[in-house]
Amino acid sequence: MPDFIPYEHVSMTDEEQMHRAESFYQLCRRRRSIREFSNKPVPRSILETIIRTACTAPSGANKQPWRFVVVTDPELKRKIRLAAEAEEKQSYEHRMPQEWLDDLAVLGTDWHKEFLDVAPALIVMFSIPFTTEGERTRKNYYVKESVGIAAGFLLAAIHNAGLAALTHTPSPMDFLQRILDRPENERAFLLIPVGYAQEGTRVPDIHRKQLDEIVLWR
Ligand code: IYR
Repeated sequence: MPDFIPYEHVSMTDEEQMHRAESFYQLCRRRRSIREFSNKPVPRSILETIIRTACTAPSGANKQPWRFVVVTDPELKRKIRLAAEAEEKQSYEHRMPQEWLDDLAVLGTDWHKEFLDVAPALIVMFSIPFTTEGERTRKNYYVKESVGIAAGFLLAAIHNAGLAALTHTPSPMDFLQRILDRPENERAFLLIPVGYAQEGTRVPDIHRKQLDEIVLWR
């Protein structure tokens, strides 16, 4: 028999539930991806706590198939920037179809990734599709779903702590495995610069879909 322990339910009144649902929504709706960071450092203890929060995410068979590499070393950040820019330059100039470039036009992005140098911390999330124990290889389950959910928790925790971030996806991302010296079973999943917005930074004037565009009640 597996070990079970009592579930600790947080009990609330209806009003409290409504209030908390609303205030969490009001917090989350102000989250934006930013691309201009100040270089003000973030205390390591905050980074530790937001990563602990990310790791409260559910995962397939509780395998927790994720690794977080936190890069604050300026030389390493520079290496990552240069490698990311080399890939992104190829992508923007040769690999991305016109339709994709058109979709990105509203975001004002290009291959320059200065934020990789400037942001005080880069959290690189790796997924772990399998582990090896001696001769044996064991596959993890629902790896992308699990790491994606953890990334969502991480972004919410970053925002809740008064920090800002970008979910950056240089493509292809295998240079991160190499530069950060990660083993074969760790695959770069997301590159998340974290810090504070540069004074006066602006964000694209884009909007979230209305509930009636995305929800069906049956
Ligand atoms: N990875 C590139 C391009 C890019 C792609 C999507 I989809 C975005 O939402 C934003 C950017 C870059 O980071 O510039």
